[in-house]
Amino acid sequence: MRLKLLLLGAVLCLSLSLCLSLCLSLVLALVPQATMAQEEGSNDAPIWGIKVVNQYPHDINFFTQGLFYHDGHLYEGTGKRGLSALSKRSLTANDVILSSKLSNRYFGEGIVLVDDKIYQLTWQSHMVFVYSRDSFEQLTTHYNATEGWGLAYDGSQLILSDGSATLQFVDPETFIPQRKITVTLNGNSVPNLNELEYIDGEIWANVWQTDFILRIDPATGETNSYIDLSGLSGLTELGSNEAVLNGIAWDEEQDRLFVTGKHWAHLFEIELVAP
Ligand SMILES: [Ca+2]
Repeated sequence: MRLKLLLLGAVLCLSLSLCLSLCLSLVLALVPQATMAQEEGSNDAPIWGIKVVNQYPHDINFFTQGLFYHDGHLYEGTGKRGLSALSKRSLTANDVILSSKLSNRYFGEGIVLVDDKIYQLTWQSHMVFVYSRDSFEQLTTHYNATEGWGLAYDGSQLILSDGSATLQFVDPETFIPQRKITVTLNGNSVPNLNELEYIDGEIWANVWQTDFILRIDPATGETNSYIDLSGLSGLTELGSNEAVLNGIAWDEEQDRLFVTGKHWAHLFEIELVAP
């Protein structure tokens, strides 16, 4: 009887150890795959979240195409024929301090500040308007060979989006293109690049009809990381079915980041949440 029990015990132990070693080898077999998958995934651009830290009024009638912040004021370029304008207002109120309306034949697009001048693109008219920052007096015009969507400035060249995946670097004095990059995300080109902002050596770009802002390497066009702003449009009133995220403004002195959308009733100050 004792021998039978001993034998049974031995068989049970053997089965258990076989089972354990089988489980262990299964786990070991899975580990390299999991690690590999993780390594493959780690090449993908990281995705930032956002936290809203402040909200300000934004004119729900504005079809926002260009936005920047300077010295306590927001400058905005709006689109649509008959409604296109350049305007200046304080951060905290919708009251317009200074405004310049475009002729009805122009559809206003991106704007950017270059020293004491403001550049404003038009969509398909090839016309670029240059104004005095302080008076909005029109100083000159330029010819843009492509469509005009977004504008930014890196301190020496204008950066221009035209609705494709291409960004052109343009001489601000002559508006002659100097070089261009194709913007990619995880190896794929990204069309519909829209409003732009140059922030700490990166180009930040809205992608039309998405909730994403890309953070692009200006040398290569590669997207280093991107920001998912899903849900933000749910925090404001939307003025039309064309209401989409568009408009990035950076307060360099106080490190504040502002975003809004076409026909949004609010402009949000946001902070990024680490991927
Ligand atoms: Ca901008």
